[in-house]
Amino acid sequence: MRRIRCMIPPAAAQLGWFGIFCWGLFTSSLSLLANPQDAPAADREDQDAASPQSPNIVLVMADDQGWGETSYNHHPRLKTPNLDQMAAAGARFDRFYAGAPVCSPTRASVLTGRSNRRTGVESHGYALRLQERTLPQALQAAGYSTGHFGKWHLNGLRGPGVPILSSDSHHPGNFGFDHWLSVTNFFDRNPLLSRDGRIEDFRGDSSEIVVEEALQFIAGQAARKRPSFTVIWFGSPHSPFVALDADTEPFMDLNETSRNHYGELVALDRSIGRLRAELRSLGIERETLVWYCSDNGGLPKITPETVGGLRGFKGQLYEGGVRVPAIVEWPSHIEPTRIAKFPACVMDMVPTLVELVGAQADSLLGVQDGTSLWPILRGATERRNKVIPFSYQDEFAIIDNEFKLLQLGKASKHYELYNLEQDPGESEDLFEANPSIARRMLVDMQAWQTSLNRSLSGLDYPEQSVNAENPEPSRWETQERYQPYLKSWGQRPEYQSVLNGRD
Ligand SMILES: [Ca+2]
Repeated sequence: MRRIRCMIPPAAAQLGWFGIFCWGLFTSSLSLLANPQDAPAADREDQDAASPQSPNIVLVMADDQGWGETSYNHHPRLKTPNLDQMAAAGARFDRFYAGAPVCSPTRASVLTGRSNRRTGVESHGYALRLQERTLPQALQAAGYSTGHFGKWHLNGLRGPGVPILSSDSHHPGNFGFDHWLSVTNFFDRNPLLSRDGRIEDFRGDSSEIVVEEALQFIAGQAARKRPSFTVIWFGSPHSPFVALDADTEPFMDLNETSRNHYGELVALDRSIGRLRAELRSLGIERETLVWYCSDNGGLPKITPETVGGLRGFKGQLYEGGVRVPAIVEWPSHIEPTRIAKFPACVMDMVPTLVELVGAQADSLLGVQDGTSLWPILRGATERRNKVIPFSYQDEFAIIDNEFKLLQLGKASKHYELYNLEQDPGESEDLFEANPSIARRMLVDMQAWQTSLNRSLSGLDYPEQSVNAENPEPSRWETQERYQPYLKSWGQRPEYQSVLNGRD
């Protein structure tokens, strides 16, 4: 169903009052004209492309799936028929970047549109600042029901995933999710999850469990004619590697770790098939945008390798640590089998979706690092006009279309420059050989670091300071609020490495 809603100019702050007045005349004349059934088909299509809509939105993210771990990207052993079908039915990004080379930072970037260190999430296990404004909050204000399913990892707790308690100051409900079935960190077969703070015990593969629960949420909202925003963050193929026996059969000649890692990806792919099939049987696939990606690059010590020949792995700013699979499917609006070479990143999700639904332009913090991918999803081919910035553990990188500048090393920093189109494996450092590009990108790097320093001083927030109450990363088993659970959880396989030896 298509509807005309109040349109917000995408950059109201830059238009000035005269611009807003003109925009108002434009939108009111549009609404006077706007019976879409009266318009010729081509015009209707143009209106669909440009005007705010309320599709259901489903963001799906794997945990540690590397760039090379799909069969559409020619993995030598792994078959991902459902991701392949999704890619064939929608737009596939072949240069899509995580926010950082580890998990929590990318999650913060997905929800805020901001590079991770601006948000307080320096590395894994850091808490997202409550001062941040999030996409689910913006979508709530735009009339959406919002739900989170799976791994959270934005509440400052480290260690294997445990149910998030209702007393947690940083649970998903405090960042804009109406409903949540979530766990602090990675989770595996037969998990304990927390439904809005109440602990529930599940049986089965973790990916399939969260997809079934998410589908119930989506179907329930569809029955109420309410648009839904659903976040599904898998625990796979992150360690511990525990796959169903049947899913490991194609990999019996691999070592136990690799066999189970790839087995988890088989189940993850199957859950994508289940999600897509059920959206179709509910009859809502044309009104539902599904955006799939991974949270960081591939893991080392897995065979065959996980990064599709790129340099580096999870934890590094080289391509293997940050470039990830990404697919966007929306059958009524994105033509099939679109392959985008445009360099895109998780920070682009917020501006893309905010533009799409016409959410309030001021519903998010003003300092944003992404750009709307809506033109690219509609088939435009253009150069990116904004660098993709990274900051992780005292190291920095920026990507400007084909070029990437890295600032590596802690005590003695040094720079490396690569042309990613000619040299995707980052084998030939051009920093000395191409001084004019190097100089230009050093200016951009300086601008990125200056902007980041303003964020670190709290200047992005209305308070102009950082609230010091944000929790430092800690392990859940040391927290007072988790003590009542430790005895019974000690029997569970996923917690034995943490709780063994305790009373
Ligand atoms: Ca991860």
